[in-house]
Amino acid sequence: MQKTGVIFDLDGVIVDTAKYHYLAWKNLADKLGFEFTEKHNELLKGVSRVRSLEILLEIGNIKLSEEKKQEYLVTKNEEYLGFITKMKADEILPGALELLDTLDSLGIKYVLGSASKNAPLILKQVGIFERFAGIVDGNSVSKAKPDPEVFLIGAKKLNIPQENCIVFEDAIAGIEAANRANMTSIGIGNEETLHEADYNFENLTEVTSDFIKKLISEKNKKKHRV
Ligand code: B16
Ligand code: MG
Repeated sequence: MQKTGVIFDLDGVIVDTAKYHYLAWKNLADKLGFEFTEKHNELLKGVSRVRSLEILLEIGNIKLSEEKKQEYLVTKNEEYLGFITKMKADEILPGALELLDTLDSLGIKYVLGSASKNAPLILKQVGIFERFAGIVDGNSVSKAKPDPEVFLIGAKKLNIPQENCIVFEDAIAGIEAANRANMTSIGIGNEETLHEADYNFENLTEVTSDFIKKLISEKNKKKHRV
């Protein structure tokens, strides 16, 4: 039997850091004099920090020099760090710890595959950094999701063929990246939004150990995308 590995996205799957990104980006928009709503913030989910700033500036129809952009990227992140350095274990999303326990009990290794350059800090804050077999974050990749690079590096860290990897993701770009990597994609969140995923769940409490066991046995028989 071939081994299976799991790759987790961070924001929106393990923790909800989108709300902190929102507060920090909203402050910048306020400073620049335009409205940035929670709906706008949806566009930034799963997207890199630099791309997030570009999208924000497009919303505000604002052009900035490279120097100013760099300055705002730094101040936004400083403000964001102010929030995440206060995070504690109670901010782990429901069902996440139970799922990690299930994977541990089945001897299935897991790594992180996140766009965030702050991913290791966040995992340490909430006390689960040590549980991961490896971390792939925004510092390790040259191409952002939907490019599959982040997950392909994750499969290497797991030392498991990419088609035997299962990805948990909350963003459209992340599901596309997992599908392009020929991995099993599991969408966490709105099913309509994440309709490209192989499986959909509203949140991790719905992902039972029976589902995981069944998925693993099915994966061993499954035909792969071509
Ligand atoms: P940072 P994920 C992503 O995390 C967030 O969803 C996205 O909103 C953020 O811009 C990105 O990380 C970069 O974060 O500024 O901390 O490097 O969903 O890929 O875990
Ligand atoms: Mg995410």
